Amino acid sequence: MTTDTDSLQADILGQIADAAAPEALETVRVAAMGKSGSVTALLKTLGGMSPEDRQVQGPRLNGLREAITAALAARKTALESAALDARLAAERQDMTLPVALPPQGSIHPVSQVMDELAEIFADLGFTVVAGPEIEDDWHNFTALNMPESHPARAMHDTFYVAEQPDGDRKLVLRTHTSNLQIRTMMTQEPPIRIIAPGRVYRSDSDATHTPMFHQIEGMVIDKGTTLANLRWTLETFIKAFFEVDDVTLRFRPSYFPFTEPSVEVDVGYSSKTNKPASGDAVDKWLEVLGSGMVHPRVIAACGLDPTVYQGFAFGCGIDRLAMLKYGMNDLRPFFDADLRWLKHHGFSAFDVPTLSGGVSA
Ligand code: 2U9
Repeated sequence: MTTDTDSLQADILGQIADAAAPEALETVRVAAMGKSGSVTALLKTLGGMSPEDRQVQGPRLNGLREAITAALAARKTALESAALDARLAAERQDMTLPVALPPQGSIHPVSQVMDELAEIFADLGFTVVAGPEIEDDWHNFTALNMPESHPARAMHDTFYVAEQPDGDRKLVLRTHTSNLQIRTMMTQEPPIRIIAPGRVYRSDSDATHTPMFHQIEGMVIDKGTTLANLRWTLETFIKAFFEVDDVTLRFRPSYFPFTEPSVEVDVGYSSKTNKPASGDAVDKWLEVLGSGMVHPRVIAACGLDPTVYQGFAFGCGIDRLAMLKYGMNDLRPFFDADLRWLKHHGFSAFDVPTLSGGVSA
């Protein structure tokens, strides 16, 4: 029995060492340790032995099993590591080689529209501001006249950031870029003329809503600012953006917590030209913007005196502006990074929007 066990062990260990691939090793394992394997068969004989024999053979056979199990595991690791080394060698890339194709990307319509908007508003004396996308509750809601219990908070489908270790500041992914107007009012003296383009986040998803989308908001704070200033600014912006000579805007009373009065702005559209239009050429209205006079409470929350300073603000979706201007009807491919879509809808990096040369490519 002793020599039997020893020679069996030597034989199996030899087979394990010779196994050149995981499949071969598995065959050796099954032949030794499988249900009808040679080692399994020997282990089964322990049950029928006398206690004396079992006392001698038990440790011996268990030793055999352990030696084979350990050898199988070691060989498996060695084969896997050799396979990984071979794969790494075969798939090695020479990063210093020149690219086989010229760059395939293009300027995304959202980037293009953002550049167009910056160009248009810079010409009207607005500065572009940027700031945090992870924002505290105060800058995203409270300062905008949305205290903790305000129902508008629920309508924002907010993404909340898990509680921070200090626990003091509740953080959210900003639901609009209005946090930037708040931050600007807190740090700059009026007159303020800013646009705030950027990513915003809401827990919403279908053909016209994505959990992340792009907004542009604008704000003017000065002495003696009125709704007439807002109307002129929006008309000038819409004409420049859609490159039309005239446009008719329709102001509908609305409600936003941060503006009073609030208005929703519809743009008169011509289905014939598929562009904004004016007068008799208008045969439908498209809701494009929300706006209003900045609520006195918002001005006061930022430390300014609302009896001295007034302002107007507006907001609209950049993705929606891009879809309207460039004729796209599904928002989802905007974020698929599909080169075919980009080839069709993207812009050349050389087509920089300028007012003199035309804002669109
Ligand atoms: C401050 C004060 C007022 C910004 C405004 C809207 C109206 C609005 C939506 C349009 C479509 C967002 O992209 S959208 O979902 N926006 O309707 N935004 S007034 O008002 C402000 C902002 C900041 C301090």
